Amino acid sequence: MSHFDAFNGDADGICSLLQLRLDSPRESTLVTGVKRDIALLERIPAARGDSVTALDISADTNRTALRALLDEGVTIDYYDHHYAGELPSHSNAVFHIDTSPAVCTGVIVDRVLAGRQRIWAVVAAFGDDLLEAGRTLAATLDLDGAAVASLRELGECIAYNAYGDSEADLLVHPAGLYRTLHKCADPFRFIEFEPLFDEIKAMRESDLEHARRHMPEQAPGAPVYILPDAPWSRRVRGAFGNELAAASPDRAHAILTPNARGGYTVSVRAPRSTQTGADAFCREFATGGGRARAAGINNLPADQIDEFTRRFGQAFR
Ligand SMILES: [Mn+2]
Repeated sequence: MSHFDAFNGDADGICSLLQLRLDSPRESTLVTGVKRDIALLERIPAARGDSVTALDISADTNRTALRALLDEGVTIDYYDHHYAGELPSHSNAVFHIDTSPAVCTGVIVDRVLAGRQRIWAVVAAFGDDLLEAGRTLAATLDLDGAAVASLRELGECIAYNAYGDSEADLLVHPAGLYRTLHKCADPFRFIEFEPLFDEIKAMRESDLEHARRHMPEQAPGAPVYILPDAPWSRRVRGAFGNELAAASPDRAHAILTPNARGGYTVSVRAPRSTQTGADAFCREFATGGGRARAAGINNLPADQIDEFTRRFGQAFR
């Protein structure tokens, strides 16, 4: 009987699994990818008697594969904070799902584990840009300000590493990063002794430097950045979006990068002051989706850029 751990390759997915596997170690096959690679359950070759833990991937997106695995006789434990739609009721499935905006998957796992691996929940929350949740959880641990700041930087670095349109854009595959973090077990050991941390940090800083040189298209009160076709621009979308949102909390931001389909991948941040509207706006486009404060469009056709910029300005002016 085999076990499969299917998790989002970002900080929330990785740190959620770290909590579970540090708390109850078990052999498993890792199934993960870049941040946007969320249709993970269809890749799992599980059979009757096998088990799956799914973390930080929308149950709505995975609905068909989820149903097929359950029908096959596979046991599933599901932890997530994305839109799930109607969940199948099945004796082999347990769902831990909470879609409230201040919660990420790492926080849900922390509740289930009664805080036993909380330090990784702190990293998860900071990685998902949930500063309040990160600080609140950190306050229950014996950490000084500098230690909390280090955990925040670690969360941001792990989150950054998952951005990119394909694994070729990334410095390290999320499964490899998970294994290195798991080997360290303590986040401060990873920060102090793993060269990989310094490599990710330096690459993130250099990508941000590139991005800061670009001026936005001016939709009224809602800047739209169109970055060039390069691995750095695909990697920096999330980190740059968070930086812009922190600098101008009353504005929404959009970042566009050319993709392999001849269109653009779009990342949208709602104004930090309201934290709403990003998902509703993105869903107006064919391949749009996401959450209220951070959403995206997988493929915006090139001839819709002007239309997108105009409507973005209208939606968020
Ligand atoms: Mn998440």
